[in-house]
Amino acid sequence: MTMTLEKLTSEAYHDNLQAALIQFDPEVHKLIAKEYERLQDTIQLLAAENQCSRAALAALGSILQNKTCEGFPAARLHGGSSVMDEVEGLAIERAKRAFCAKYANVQPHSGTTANQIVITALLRPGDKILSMATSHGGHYSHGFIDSITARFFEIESYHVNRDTFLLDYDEIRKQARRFGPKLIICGASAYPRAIDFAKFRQIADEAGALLLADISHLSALVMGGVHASPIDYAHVTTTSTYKPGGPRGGLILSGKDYDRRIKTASGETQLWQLIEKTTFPGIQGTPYFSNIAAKAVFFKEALSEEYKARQVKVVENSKRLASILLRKGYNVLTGGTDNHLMLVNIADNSSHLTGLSAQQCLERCGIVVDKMLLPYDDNPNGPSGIRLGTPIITKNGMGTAEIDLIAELVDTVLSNLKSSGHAIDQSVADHVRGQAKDLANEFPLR
Ligand code: DSN
Repeated sequence: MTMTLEKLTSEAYHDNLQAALIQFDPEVHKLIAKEYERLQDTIQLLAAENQCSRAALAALGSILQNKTCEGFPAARLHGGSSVMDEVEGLAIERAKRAFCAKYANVQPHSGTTANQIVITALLRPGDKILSMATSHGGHYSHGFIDSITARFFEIESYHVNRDTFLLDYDEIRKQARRFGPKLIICGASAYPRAIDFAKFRQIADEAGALLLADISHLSALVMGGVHASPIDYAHVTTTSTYKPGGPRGGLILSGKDYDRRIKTASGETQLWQLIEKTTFPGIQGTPYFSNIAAKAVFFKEALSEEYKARQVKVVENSKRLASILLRKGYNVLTGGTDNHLMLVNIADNSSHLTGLSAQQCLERCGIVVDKMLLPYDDNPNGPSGIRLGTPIITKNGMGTAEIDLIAELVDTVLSNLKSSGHAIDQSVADHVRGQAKDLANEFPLR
């Protein structure tokens, strides 16, 4: 007896993913739907988030996630890896083009892991790192006291100037000469002004140090041409891939120094080779191939004119929001912004107000921001600031008119917070929440 089996195509298999989830686990499906509604009904003023495209989400939810395959293209430990080699090769080639880099490693599971790989590759335990203080905007993985970086390396922090809240390159230069770091890390999670990567490279060269630029917060702007690129200044550049609008994950890049010879315990090797060896088998096992495929999709998006134009708009929106808040009398640190984010001192001279109370009240009113410790923040009640960012609202199509309304709504909440301390009147909350929802609903998630 012969039986004809209908072959399930990849398209049919992947098309039914949501249906499979609804059928098997409605509980999880409902939570995903709930999160979608939360996002769609509120204004996301987050600087450290973005929105991955539906095309990249489709790659994330694909069978590529099943493949166990350690190593790098054409040098794998496992059988059946040829398609993964093509996926990873495509992501690498597009990442190099998007950043004008000579080397790209798309395997890191996150921005933090990318930093850990680079730091472990370049340094021996006990070596010195000079990096930006976490409390002044640096990232935890750059050497925060509880991070693995601080456990194995000697960290000294540089700071922003107490009066201007700007990086003081002369001070950093002096500090580098005195401290003698083997690695300097630049790049920040909460710094609203442009970073001068060329100056950092001069400082590193004078101190005999290597330079790592972590541009997680700036990589979208770098790809969009609205912030200077560190690729040929830093010896190595890292970024997370979700902040510029791709899938969760990390990326390591290098420009003209990619094949520089680096001394190791057993001789000398090229920089990129050292990074690959430290990625696998050093720190990670199998790369997440569904994420790598989604990174490839995202880099294709980032190479488009639409993406580049959007980054110009992200900065325009950010500058406009900052300038309206300044005009309304808010203490926007450094007097504005050059990038996608701004820092606002909520407590200012009244320490009963905190960034946390502002974050919570804004969220009750449908506006989502991050509380933020500010440089030299000594508010006994908690962080004094909030960080606002424009990548998500810009991605969803908001522009000048919407920024003006958002500034009004933020001001309504914060000025009521000022007069009433930690709470906000229910009537104000209901009014602002309704307006925020109407505005957000006009701009469906993209
Ligand atoms: N970089 C952190 C932030 O900016 O919130 C997230 O890792």
